Parts: sequence; structure tokens; C-alpha cells
Amino acid sequence: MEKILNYVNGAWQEPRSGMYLDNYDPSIGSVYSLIPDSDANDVSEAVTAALDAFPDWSAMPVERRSAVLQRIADLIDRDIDLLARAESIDNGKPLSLARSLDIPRASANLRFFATGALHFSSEAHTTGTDAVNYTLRTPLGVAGCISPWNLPLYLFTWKVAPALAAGCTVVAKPSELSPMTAYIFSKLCIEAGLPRGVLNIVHGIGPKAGQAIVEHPEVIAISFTGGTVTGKKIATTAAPMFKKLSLELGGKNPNIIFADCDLERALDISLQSSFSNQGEICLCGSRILVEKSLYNQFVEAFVAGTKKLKVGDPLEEGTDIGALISENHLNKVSGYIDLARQEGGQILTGGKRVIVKGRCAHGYFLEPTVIVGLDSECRTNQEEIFGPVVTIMPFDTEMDAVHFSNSTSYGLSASLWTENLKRAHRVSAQIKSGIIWVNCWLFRDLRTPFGGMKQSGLGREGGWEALKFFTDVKNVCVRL
Ligand code: TXE
Repeated sequence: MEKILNYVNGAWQEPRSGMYLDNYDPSIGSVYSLIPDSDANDVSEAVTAALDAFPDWSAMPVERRSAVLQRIADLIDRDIDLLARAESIDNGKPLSLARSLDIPRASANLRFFATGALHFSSEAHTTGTDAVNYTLRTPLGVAGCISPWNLPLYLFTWKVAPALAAGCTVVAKPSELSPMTAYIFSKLCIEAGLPRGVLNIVHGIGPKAGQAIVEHPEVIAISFTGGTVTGKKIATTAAPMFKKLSLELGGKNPNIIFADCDLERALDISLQSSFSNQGEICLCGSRILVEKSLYNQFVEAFVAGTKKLKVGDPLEEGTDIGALISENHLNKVSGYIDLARQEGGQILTGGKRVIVKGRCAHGYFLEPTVIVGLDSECRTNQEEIFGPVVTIMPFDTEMDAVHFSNSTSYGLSASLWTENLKRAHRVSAQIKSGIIWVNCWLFRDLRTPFGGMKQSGLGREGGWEALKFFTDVKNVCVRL
């Protein structure tokens, strides 16, 4: 059985303990590879390697740093089929999605930050004729990057690329539930000539390997994407050490449909925003709010569209919905469907586990599920489910739509559908979310600030924000 290895100081190595964890293919429900069960010793070696590599990497002309990162991006593009297949098997997502979204975005992340770093500049403030102040930004040292399982290589590179481009060295940990593409990435780093120790990848579980990264005193900054509960734990450890923190956490995103929308488009994109990647994207719209006069028509068409989605073998052409990431997660999501029933919800379609015929008979598949009849305060409408489950609720007025949207402890993203330009601006300004999509969803420009409000996180990634995050800032005041 294939063994994934840690990537430390430019070479692969076994975990020092010799212990491995099982890695499941969720579409068949069985173990297909092994993951290092790394601990604080492995992390400590990785941090030492990153510290040793830091002086040369941070002092390297930015053009050379950029060139290495762009070479890695080229290799990702070259190996797109291999990576997409690996990610589909590792994660359960449709191969077509991995090929069209996840892997292209991974190379785009590298190119974006590699070229962005070439144009990075800082400010100067002249104080009349008395002084010149300039802002000096320098790479901050060793950064810790911890990423989740839902968009494995996409989010791994979203963190690692700006850190490396900014001149930091990195100790990274991908999720133990989908580590394969980060392992393949380490092979591409070696092939591209990334100097040893610049990036170190330590595999293992969060409370052991992840926690050791967060606790290590030489890791100056932590960039984390994952669940809100884990985010709190990381903040509790890192805050008293005054580490720089970027936390991208969960969401319970509203998808607001006004009666004056372009209905066909709203329906089409809402099916995507509800069920893409099995609903396992923090930006998925899990609460659909529909203006009352359109409610019945929308619900009927949305349910009809949902019923047409094909749940099946992720490797097969034409599959819309693959397997959930794990049996635990399948049980968690199914538990929320039971909860919705107890809370008085009516399941209009879905709600049951799917047994896919053939090689995927033991995989973790769930029907896309549409629930109505719940109020905005119930747990189903308050807690992140992170699966192919949406609720639909009617609203009377624009004010109600804003109120329902803002009624959870999350504030990551929102979509709104209207042809009324003034309303689009008005509502966007009132919704407490870090990202608002008007008449679209998941349309991303990597220059824009990305992140959540309230319990959806802390800090902004993307564009200059990400490059700035990985630098120390000082003001130098020169008296003239
Ligand atoms: O993610 P975790 P889990 C949500 C979703 C899901 C829930 C839990 O609702 O059901 O979170 O998912 C590492 N110190 N999202 O448990 O635990 C872990 O190893 C340091 C939203 O799978 O947050 C992994 O690499 N690291 C989400 C990463 O943190 C720790 C994406 C994320 O795992 C750690 C995924 C610790 N103490 C889940 N504990 C999004 N916002 O996109 C865990 N980790």
C-alpha cells in the first residue's frame, strides 16, 4: 500500500515514531494509502529546517523566488490529470470538478502570488520638509500553514504560495483526510528546484501534528482554514504567544432570491452554490431565502433541478455529486437531516444515503437534500452542516431578508439575486459577510480581500493582504 511521506529539509522522510494512519478513499469506503502520524518531533525537525533555510530564501532576489514558484505552477499544469485523479480518489469529489476547479486554481494561486511579489511595494510618507517615513516590510520568518480537506490542493497552495512568495519559509500540514495532493506537490517542489527547507510538509492529525506547529515558539504566524471550533482552539494557543493569525472558518451563508431576479440564472447557479463539491465548500449557500411572491415557483423548480443531479462514482463522467469525505462526516450530515425533521422541517427531496452500484457500493454518498418549513432560529438554520443540504425560507420584505441573513453567528459570504441595482448595493452594504456575490457565486478575483466576519474568521487573505500578512512591518522615520 502506498505510503505518503513527510517532506522535510528537501527530502522525504518517515515519521520519527514510525507510526502511520489509514487514508480512506471515501467513494469506496476503504483504506488505500497510509499517512505519517507525525508528532512534535517531526514538527521540530521541520521547523529547524525552515529556520536554516530562511536567511538564504528571504534574501534571494524576488525574481528568483518567483521563478521557482512559477516552475512549480507549470509542473502542476503538466500533471493536472494525475493530480485531479489523486484528489478525486482522496476526497470523493467528482473528477471533473477537481480537473476544472481545484487543480487549475492551485497553479493559479502559485502564479498569482509569485508574480504579485514582483510588484509588491511599500508606502512612504513625507512630513513636509522635516522627515521622510517609509514602511519597511520584511519576511517574518517561519510560517505555519494548516489547511482543510474540502479543497485540498486549492487551499493548501492558497496559504503556502503567498508565504513563500513573501520570503517566508514554511511548515505546512494538509488535512489528514485528504493529504495525497500535498504529497504529490512535494515531488513537484523537488523537481522544480525549490531549495531544501524552504517548504516542509508534515502530515498527521490536528491535535498532534497541527497543535505542535501552532505551539512551536519559532513559528511566528499561523494561517489556518478549517472549522470554527478548531479555529478557536488555535487562537487560544497562539494568542498568548502573540503570533500573527489568519483564520478562515466556517459559514452559514444566505442565498437571497428577490422576486425581480433573472430566475433561470438564479436557479441554475443556486443549484451549484448549494451542492457543488457535495456542499463541502465554506462558501456554499446553505440557507436559501426567497421573496414570498416567488417562493412556490422557486421551490418547485429548485426541487426539480435537485432531483436531476446525479450522485455517483466520482471518477465517472457525468457525476454531479460524489462521496462525502468520511463516514463520520456522513453521519454528522445525516444527523442534521434528522434534527431538521425533529425541528418540524419537511424534506422535499433527498435525505437518504445512496448506495451506488458497483465499485462504490460502500462509499459515503448522500442524496442532495432540500428542506422547508423551518424558522431562521432553529439549529438546522444556525449551525454549519457542510454537506449537500439546504433549507429554503420565504421572506416578506427586504428588511426581513437582511435580518434573516444576519441572524447566525457566521458571516463568511452571501449571494443575492436581483435586477434592481439600487437594492443590490443597499442590501450588500447591510449584510454582515466578508464576501457578497450579486447575481453570481464563487466568482473570484484573487486580488480581492477574502475572509469572514463574526465567527467566520479573522483577517483577510488574497491580494496584497496575504503578502502583507507574511511580513513584519516597521516604520522608519528619517529626520531631514
Ligand atoms: O476540520 P478541522 P474538520 C468545518 C465543517 C466541518 C468541521 C470540522 O463544518 O464539519 O469544520 O471539520 C487541523 N491544531 N470545516 O474536523 O478539524 C486538521 O488536521 C492545529 C470548514 O475536518 O478544522 C486540518 O488540517 N491544527 C472548512 C485542519 O486543522 C488542527 C473546511 C482543519 O481541520 C487542530 C473544513 C489543532 N488543535 C471543515 N485540530 C472551511 N472553512 O472551509 C485540527 N487541526
